[in-house]
Amino acid sequence: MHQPAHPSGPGRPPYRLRRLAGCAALLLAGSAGAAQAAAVEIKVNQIGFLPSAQKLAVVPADAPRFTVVDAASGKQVFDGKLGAAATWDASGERVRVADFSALRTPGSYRLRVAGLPDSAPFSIAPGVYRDLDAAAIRSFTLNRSGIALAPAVAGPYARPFAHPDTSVLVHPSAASARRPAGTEISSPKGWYDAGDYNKYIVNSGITTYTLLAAYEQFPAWFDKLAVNVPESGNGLPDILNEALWNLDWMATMQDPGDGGVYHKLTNKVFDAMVMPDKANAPRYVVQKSTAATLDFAAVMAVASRVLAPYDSQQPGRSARYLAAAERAWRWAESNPRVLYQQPADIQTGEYGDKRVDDEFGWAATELLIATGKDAYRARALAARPAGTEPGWADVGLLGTISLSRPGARLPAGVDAGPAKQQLLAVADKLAARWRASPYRVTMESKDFVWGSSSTVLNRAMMLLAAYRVEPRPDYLNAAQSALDYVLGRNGPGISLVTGFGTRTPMHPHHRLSEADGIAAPMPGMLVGGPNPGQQDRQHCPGAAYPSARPALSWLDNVCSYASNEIAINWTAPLVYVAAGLESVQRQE
Ligand SMILES: [Ca+2]
Ligand SMILES: [Ca+2]
Repeated sequence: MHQPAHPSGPGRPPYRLRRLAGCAALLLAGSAGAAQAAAVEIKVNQIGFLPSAQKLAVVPADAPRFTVVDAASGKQVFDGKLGAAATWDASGERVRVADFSALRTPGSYRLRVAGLPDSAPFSIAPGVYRDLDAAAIRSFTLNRSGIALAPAVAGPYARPFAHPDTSVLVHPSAASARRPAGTEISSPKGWYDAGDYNKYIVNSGITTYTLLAAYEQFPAWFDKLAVNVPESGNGLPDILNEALWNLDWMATMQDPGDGGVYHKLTNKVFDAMVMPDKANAPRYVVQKSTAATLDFAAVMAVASRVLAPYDSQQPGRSARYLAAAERAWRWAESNPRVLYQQPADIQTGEYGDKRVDDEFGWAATELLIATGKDAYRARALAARPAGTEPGWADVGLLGTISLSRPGARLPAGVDAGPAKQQLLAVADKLAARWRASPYRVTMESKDFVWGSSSTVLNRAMMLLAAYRVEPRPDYLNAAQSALDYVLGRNGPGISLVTGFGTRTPMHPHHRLSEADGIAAPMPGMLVGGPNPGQQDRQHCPGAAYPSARPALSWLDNVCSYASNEIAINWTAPLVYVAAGLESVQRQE
């Protein structure tokens, strides 16, 4: 969500400036910027590993050896030599790597090093990411807008109907001849975007794509993964049912008059920290934009091909989506540079993007794959996009993933070779960084931007997509390390996924979790993670960040929207990566 777009990099102001209701005091956060050392502890993936996976931990010690012990009995089951010590610039820690990949016997274990507390427990087991992946998908269900969630589906997180969005107002910025300002339209369903209750097409774009791509690439895994969504049992895999909840909403955001797509559906200002049924401010659709319209076109084209085999359960849906995608494309061709401009009376997330060449490339790619029409060929196959991972404002690599997919049915004359070469080049670059890192992660100091957790996982998505094209072990191992990172092998030594791990965020910036009266946050959501920008510091009086170092600048406090918010586009690659690691290793 907030992830700054490459290649703009540092110095770019945050895209979404948030205001916390009831937080009037703008006190300076004192000495929050002081650099401090990380806790001296063993950092390890707190969920665990598949038996065949590479298994690494990082140890802040000069001890020569480590052991792995059975978590229950304390009995030693493995003994190994620690790697050479090196300092990770991003955290300032001097660490050694423990490699216990050779331990493949299923069980529950801890790492032990003389002079340190034992590590958090972790499992080695087949299907070790099953519950994690199901919970990550279910977090989308729990974040649905326009639904009453029953206890049978939502357990303790059941809640009444809220945000029908059946009478949304056309904002003056979105007015057209047939839909003047103030026109009421119906635009129900979709997911709450992040900590707030608004709905944004741009961020929905990469999110929905990531879920559809996960299914498209790992269908056998998802066909067997029972998630328990309200539609379970209707003949569609649950992950597709979940994606449909948002696709249904996206479809309503297209102006039937001209095919353009509204940028967002939102309040004028962010709601207070209340449950959704207590948040009743008027909602608006705001300005059509080229970026939103092209993201819509791309996602609808992908949805059309992914849902085509399910036409008997969902009659006509695939064809409707493709027609909507082509109409959106035509609007964008006629309106190639309508950039989102936040109206003066709207203060919610912007998702502004000044470069839309990547959106044109991605939409053209998905439309070319879907239709084979020459009209899309030039823009789809022009220059390959730059960067090492996609983000909400940098979507070009999503087209690269689609073109490179083994088994993709591409139109005659479409050569996937250049896209595959580019994918492998990205993976080589990431694998080299991973190998050189004292922490065995692809993350360097400059990568710790707003939403750094999703940077890690979007890179893992690239690595896994590349591994399916060319199964080089470093790609798989670097992807594994990315999941290890978000599950505990990171600077704060915390699992950045709510509800999963021994130490995990308890106070995410998330209205549903803050206002529900339940101590534990809703499970399965990825928080943004360390971000030395600390753009929320003035909203966190008395709750200083523990460190200014890039990899340690994280605060488990609801005030911290810059390091501890959740967002749909951050959790989506978690769904993909957990499924991918299970799927590619299962086939070995
Ligand atoms: Ca862009
Ligand atoms: Ca709660």
